[in-house]
Amino acid sequence: MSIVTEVRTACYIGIGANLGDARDQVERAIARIGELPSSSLVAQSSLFRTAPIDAGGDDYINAVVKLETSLTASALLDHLQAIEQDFGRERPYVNAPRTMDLDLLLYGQSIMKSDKLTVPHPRMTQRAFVLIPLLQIDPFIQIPGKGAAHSFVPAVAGQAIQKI
Ligand code: PH2
Ligand code: MG
Ligand code: MG
Repeated sequence: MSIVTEVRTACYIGIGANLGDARDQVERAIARIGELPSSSLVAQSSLFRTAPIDAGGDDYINAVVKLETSLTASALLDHLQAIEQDFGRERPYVNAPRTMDLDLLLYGQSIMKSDKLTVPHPRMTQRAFVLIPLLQIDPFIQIPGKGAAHSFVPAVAGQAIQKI
């Protein structure tokens, strides 16, 4: 008898949309993430309506999901960007309204910085639309190199976010 084991890394992905039918798009993106190879979707937050931060356009729909995956961070990012493309993502200017934004927030305990990918996501501690759904999934989560996610909540208390 042989036992095959596979190391899986717990990852958190931030999902956002504020162009088109944002709520439907976020729900369909979560379904697509659940179909990724060598991966299991193990938790998903509620959907939240949030005011744009450092951006214009309509309110966003945001959520966070937790994935356990044996994909590398780079391969996972490639899959997430392919899903963004399938939703018609365009990038006319920085923080333009978008049909789908999938951000790799955390990849296990990794701290990495390259031209392609920075993990933990550099602005995640400054954004209620990330912190609140993340803490709903995992109230005690630590952000590698930064500390407890909940410790950053008081600083974002002024950002409008509503569970839907
Ligand atoms: N994403 C941004 C910029 N601003 N604001 C909200 N409320 N939600 C987002 O997902 C968001 C944003 C850049 O990716
Ligand atoms: Mg983003
Ligand atoms: Mg992005």
